[in-house]
Amino acid sequence: MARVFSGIQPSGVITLGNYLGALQHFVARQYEHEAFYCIVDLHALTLPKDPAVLREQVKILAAVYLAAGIDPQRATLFVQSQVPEHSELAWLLQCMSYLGELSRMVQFKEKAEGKDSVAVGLYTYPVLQAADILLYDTSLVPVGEDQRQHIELCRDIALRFNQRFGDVFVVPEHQVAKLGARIMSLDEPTKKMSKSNPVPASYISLLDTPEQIQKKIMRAVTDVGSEIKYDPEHKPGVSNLLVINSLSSGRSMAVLEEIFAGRGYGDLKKDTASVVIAVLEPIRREVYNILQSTDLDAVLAEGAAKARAVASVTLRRVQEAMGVR
Ligand code: AQP
Repeated sequence: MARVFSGIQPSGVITLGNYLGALQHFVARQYEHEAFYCIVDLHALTLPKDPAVLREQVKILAAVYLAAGIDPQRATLFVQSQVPEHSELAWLLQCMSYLGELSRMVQFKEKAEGKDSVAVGLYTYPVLQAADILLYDTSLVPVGEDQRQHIELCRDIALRFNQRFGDVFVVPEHQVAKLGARIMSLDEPTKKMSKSNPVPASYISLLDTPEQIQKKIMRAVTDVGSEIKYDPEHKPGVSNLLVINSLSSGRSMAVLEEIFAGRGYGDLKKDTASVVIAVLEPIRREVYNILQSTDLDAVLAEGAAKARAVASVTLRRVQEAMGVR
């Protein structure tokens, strides 16, 4: 059975973008493949974090994974820092990665922009991500569009390694959905929706109440003109709402364009808010149930043990190939 691996950073409560572009696909893949899903807390350290907040966000993210439908009997759910093989392999792979290729990473440029001091970890983070993926002999990595470049880098590193040391790594493929792989910010629809955006009106979080969702969508920035049609280049705000609506309601873009022909942006917003609430409200309620009733530490400890059993074998193979064991 092919292996699937993916992760989410506990850098804030996850957004509708993370859910539509990634998490809902993780849930679907667990029925088809052997799946490993990670809370990548070491990645979250690339930008300053309060330790207590980080611990809380790890817990909430674990509850969100479960509430969204990840079944720990099917998929291995674990926290990255509880499997030390990730950090060890990352060092070995850093010795196989080049400054030039890391300098081309768009996410690094965006996150480093305008900052006086930038942590080295922010620069080398895609190599840690490559280690995350390669440790599990992963074939498929479901991700949103923003991670495509990092998965390509991971493939390059794996191919380079295999060329030099023999067939040590499985070379993974990314899986990026056709629709919803880049949900845009509600207040600036030319920018990606992000959980660490300091402006809460820019994103819908999975813990937003129905009232908050309604308010944020009704205030979403739309475009000049009044026609409701899918045209991301000329109508980024309306197109973003149409994508969110389509993925939340299961109606195709053509059906939505027909439904909203001749109607105003206000109607589109009201309808979009109601279909998003229908998807997210049961998850939000379940998150609180899980936080009260489930021993998340036990679930994560079991996941870490299962993950280590696989990761330690791969790490040993790599160490032997490189001559450090
Ligand atoms: N706006 C988005 N639309 C669709 N997919 C998205 N993803 C992120 N933003 C969108 C996908 O969600 C998964 C988890 O992302 P991550 O936590 O690893 O980090 P990220 O890609 O940097 O996401 P954020 O929300 O923007 O986090 P911060 O603000 O901390 O940087 C990935 O598969 C990602 O592609």
